[in-house]
Amino acid sequence: MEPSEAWGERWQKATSPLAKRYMEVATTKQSLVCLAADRNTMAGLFRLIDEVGEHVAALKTHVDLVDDWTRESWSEFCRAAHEANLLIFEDRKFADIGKISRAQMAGIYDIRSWSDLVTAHLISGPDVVDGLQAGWSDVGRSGGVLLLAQMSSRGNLLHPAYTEEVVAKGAAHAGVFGFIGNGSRPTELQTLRTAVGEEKMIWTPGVNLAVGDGEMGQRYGDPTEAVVAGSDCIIVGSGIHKADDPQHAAAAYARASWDGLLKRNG
Ligand code: 5BU
Repeated sequence: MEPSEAWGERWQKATSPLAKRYMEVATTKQSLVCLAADRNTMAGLFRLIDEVGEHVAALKTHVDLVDDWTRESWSEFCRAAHEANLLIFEDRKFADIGKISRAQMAGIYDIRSWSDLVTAHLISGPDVVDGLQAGWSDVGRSGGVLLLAQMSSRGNLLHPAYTEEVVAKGAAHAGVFGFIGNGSRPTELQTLRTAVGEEKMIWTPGVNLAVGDGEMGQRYGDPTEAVVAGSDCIIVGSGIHKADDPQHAAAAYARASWDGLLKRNG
């Protein structure tokens, strides 16, 4: 199937080359899954890519939770991700003023040099997006920002009026790749999709085949329902990396997400 056929209006209206790249990879792999690779050893992370790379379309990292992180092993890991045809997405949740966010793209982890996407809160105002874009420019690269419009955790403070403002400001900004939505609540997600329109992406954590409450306030919704409600990518962590058979689990999430896309457009 061609991406234009699978994605319909989202493909036609997308202006971001990165979004098109993601949709192409997702179509090739028949998977709208972003793996949240929340393992704290480099060996565990490498194993995960080997096991599930073919079933996922993007890789989400938390670079600062790895116990044995080294610059060399991380470069190697990013190389492995590229070989597996994965976009790399650092879920750093930047939130500072523009110039500090730019500086935080450098530092020991040098996120600007290997990330294709990063997350940010818009709480400090729109300059955070320009700061992050300047960070990528500083090393001659480009990338996209996913703004947190909703969160999956219970009791979060991203209330509807805040979500609306994030979307209004973010939708107009070329540096914004899209928005994080709450994958655990399809009705909230539908509202978000209506506000966002068709051009930008909505990616959603809080998704698990075992729907319900997760650890420490996490909430989970059904992967297919999230996609039908307007999610373009389900972010799945423990559902895959803690499964007895991660490869089998990743294939199941891929299937569930792809079914959702076909249903949405069908
Ligand atoms: P889980 O194991 O599938 O619950 O992992 C979810 C991942 O998504 C984890 O890396 C979180 O940092 C991330 N996440 C989230 O769960 N909820 C949110 O609202 C945002 C990110 Br933003």
